[in-house]
Amino acid sequence: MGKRITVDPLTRIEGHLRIDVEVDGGKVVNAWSSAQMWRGIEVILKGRDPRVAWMFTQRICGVCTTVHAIASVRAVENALGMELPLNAQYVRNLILCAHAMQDHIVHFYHLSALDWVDILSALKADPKKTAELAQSISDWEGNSVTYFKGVQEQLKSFVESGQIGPFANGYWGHPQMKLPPEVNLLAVAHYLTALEYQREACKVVAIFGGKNPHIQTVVVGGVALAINPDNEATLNMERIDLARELLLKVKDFVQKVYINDVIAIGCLYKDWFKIGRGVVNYLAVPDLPLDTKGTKFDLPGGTIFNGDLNTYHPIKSFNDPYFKENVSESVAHSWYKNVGPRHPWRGVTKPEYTDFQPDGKYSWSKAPRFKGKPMQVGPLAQVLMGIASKHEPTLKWVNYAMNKAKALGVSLGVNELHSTMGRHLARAIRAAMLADLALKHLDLLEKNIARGDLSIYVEPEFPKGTVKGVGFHEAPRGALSHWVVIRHGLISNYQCVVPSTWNMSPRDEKGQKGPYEASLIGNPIVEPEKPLEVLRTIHSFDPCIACAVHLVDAKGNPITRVKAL
Ligand code: NFE
Ligand code: MG
Repeated sequence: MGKRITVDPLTRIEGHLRIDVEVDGGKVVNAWSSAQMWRGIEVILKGRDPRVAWMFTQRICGVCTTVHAIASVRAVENALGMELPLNAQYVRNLILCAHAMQDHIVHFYHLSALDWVDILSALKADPKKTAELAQSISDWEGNSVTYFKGVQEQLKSFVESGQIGPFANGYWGHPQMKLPPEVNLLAVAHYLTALEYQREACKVVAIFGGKNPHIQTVVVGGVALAINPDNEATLNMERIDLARELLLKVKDFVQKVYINDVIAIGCLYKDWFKIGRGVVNYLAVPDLPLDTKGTKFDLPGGTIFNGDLNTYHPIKSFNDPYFKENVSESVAHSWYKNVGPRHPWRGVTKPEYTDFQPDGKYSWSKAPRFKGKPMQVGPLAQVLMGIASKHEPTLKWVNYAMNKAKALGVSLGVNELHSTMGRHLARAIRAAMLADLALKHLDLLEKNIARGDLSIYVEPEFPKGTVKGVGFHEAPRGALSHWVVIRHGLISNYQCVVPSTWNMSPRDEKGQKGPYEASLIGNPIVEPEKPLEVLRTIHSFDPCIACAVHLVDAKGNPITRVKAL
């Protein structure tokens, strides 16, 4: 048996995640992913009015703030067989696009770039060379010598004062940090600038969602956002123009800075396109509905098995039985009462904590499976569905990225995407595509209003007896689904099967590892005391543990042993 390393808590993620790896001969040979928190959202929804479920579920997370609201109303609408006004679809789509771009920008720069970028090395850079380099990969007008010089001076004053704030305790000087000082300075500068641009995306969420982070305007049956071009108090042309101005700014940053930085940094770490493959079954759900029923979408969804794009099977509508029938959750290695793999409508959430048992139960996360298989979800899954279905907006940005990498001397194909760096690149590709699609949906909304359609809401009607629904949404971290059973108008069961649950899932009853676990196998570990490589691969999934378990121990029982690094 190799040496065991426990990273607990793993930081720069949302929530409490513990990762254990066994290292032998400088490589990971076994891995465990353990969610170290438990909340109770699914349980407290029982017996409540389905029309308010979204307000509870939205509080599952402070990061993917909009997504559990949208998935929840979609689940109830699906149970009732509802069709929505087009304006409601477009308004929701705009919220989704703006939120996803904000989330992807923050994930790359603020949650994961420091795994690759050595802040202290940036002090040694020549700002003039950084500017030349930045201008050679992008025509973004911000990349001037003065800009990079200013950032370097700011960084120097931080370091000299000994107050490096969020940059304290990083693995600076780690042998796996390989970027030249000029590239490090470029990334630090864009880290700071990204803070400003992500805020612009939040403003768009607030325009359509009433506020940010947690939106107020969704409702079962549509949106609670009155539209009237002649009224200052409603969504009107002035608000739409403001949203366009903000979306154009975000697009400029995403398409000229973010994606180019990922390509440039990725090419300098090209070995990481071969590391972190893991589970290569993929699931994405279609999103950005274009019609009232949810049968046409601007983002493709489906499944791919064994990394083979020829196995692509689409998910075609909000009602597609292919999705509805094939999802289950196992709790064989999760801290819940054993009930065998269950379809979510029959899902049970009864906590049963045992301590961390590597061969027994070891996580608060359940283990979702599709047709009994572990599935990787997230931007990479989404981009692969786009390639497999010849989806133009995806191909445009995949080709952009591959051509740009080629110009930097790195040849990338689909095979390289199944990797740690591939997940970062796919996220940037998805963000670039969403920047285009957000503007498209803004135009669709504007045109629909110009046609005189101001409708935003259809009243839901709850029948006697039992109805069941599923609502799905391609969230920033991947395929999200909420499953509701409604009996005589009240919730009798509610299960959230969340992107991070798919990815951080523990083993199932057959011993199949989840995507985080599988992706760590074979990762190099050059300094066991500073397992930077574990962070690289896990961060590439953008973990959110609050989402994954969405369930806090009200009695305050000890649920974690902290061994901080
Ligand atoms: Ni809390 Fe989330 C997203 C959802 S989790 S971040 O995106 O759903 O995977
Ligand atoms: Mg759940």
